[in-house]
Amino acid sequence: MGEVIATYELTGKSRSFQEKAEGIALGLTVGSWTGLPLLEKDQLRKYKGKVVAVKEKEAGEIPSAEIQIAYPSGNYSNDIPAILTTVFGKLSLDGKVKLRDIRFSDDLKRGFPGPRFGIDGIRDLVNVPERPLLMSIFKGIIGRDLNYLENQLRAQALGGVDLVKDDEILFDNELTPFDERIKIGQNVLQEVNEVTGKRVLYAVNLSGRTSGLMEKARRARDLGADALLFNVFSYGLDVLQELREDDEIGLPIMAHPSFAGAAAASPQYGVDYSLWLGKFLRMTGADFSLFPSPYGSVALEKGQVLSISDELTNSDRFKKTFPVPSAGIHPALVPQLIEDFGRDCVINAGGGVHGHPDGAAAGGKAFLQAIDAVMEGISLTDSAARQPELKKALMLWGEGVSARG
Ligand code: 1AE
Repeated sequence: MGEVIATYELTGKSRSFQEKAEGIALGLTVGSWTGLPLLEKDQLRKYKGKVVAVKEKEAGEIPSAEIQIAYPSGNYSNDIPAILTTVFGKLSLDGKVKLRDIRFSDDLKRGFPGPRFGIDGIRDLVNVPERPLLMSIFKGIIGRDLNYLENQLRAQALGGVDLVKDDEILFDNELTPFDERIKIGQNVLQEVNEVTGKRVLYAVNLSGRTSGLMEKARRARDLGADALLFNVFSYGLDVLQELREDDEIGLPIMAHPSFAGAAAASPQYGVDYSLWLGKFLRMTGADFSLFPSPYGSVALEKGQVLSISDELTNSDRFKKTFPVPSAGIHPALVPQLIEDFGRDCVINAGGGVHGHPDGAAAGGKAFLQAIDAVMEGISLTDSAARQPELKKALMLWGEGVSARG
């Protein structure tokens, strides 16, 4: 029989952790054990949770311990809601407990789809085999009409970005309705393709009530959408999995991290970012995972960010998910991004594209010039000497980088 092994970090009294771990293992499975008659023990043994390890930490003023508990697969159905409720349902409300990781046995992993396209499939779609991809974000669209959206999309696409995504706060509205955004996106990107030879992909924000999402996503596909942006943590991971598994939808899915911090930001409570924005998003089918980088306007600690990226790209049975370090990204950060995330990442910027002194098209070009410079082993300063877009971007944003953590 399969199992999941959950790793937790507990904060509490020194030498209390073994007992606490035993209490969790029983409380979240068969309930009680020592007082049971032998026959019942034999019947229930295969459902009983097991303490796999208890390691009290040596250092630090506040006692803490890493504990591992195995939960047999006969106790739950093989889906994220059941597994999360088993390993971190009531327990998430019970004091200082952080869920660091869940290890799935191979038979359980087989029940999850992973990304439909993955890094290689997305590279094929945008026809970019080697370098990091470049994505820009619509900004300031709320309160604006389709004409404004069309012009902003055209400028971004003319800058040579590979992908454009909706802002995650753009929902269905009268001024820029979902269907019209897709249709206009198709027209503009086709028109730009005829000029530049490059077909940019547009990820439209799939939003609205859960009951209407599948039908809406299929309609998006029929209207010619390239990809879906999805605020997965406002809906739930299982909804992402449903979208991924539907062959009639069949579109790349970009998972936005909005609301993820509500469950993951605390060092002592909630879920680890590497599980939340890394392992779970990959298992349930995101082709892209956006997360704050260590050095932009909304920053996470570098170690956390690298552990998210590792979960998205390590060797596993699933295709790889594109890491998308985001928030406050500008061209001067490109060398650091590529050093930390390698070439298999997406460089994603809203303000860093639109805020260029010569507009969004120049903003996209400055990013591409920075990416090309790094790929060719040239410093940004040397490259900027012959590329006015990059030069102006560096004058505005400088070249210094400081990371959190
Ligand atoms: C962590 C997600 C970042 C995001 O979605 C977004 O809109 C970033 O915008 P900028 O690049 O900070 O302007």
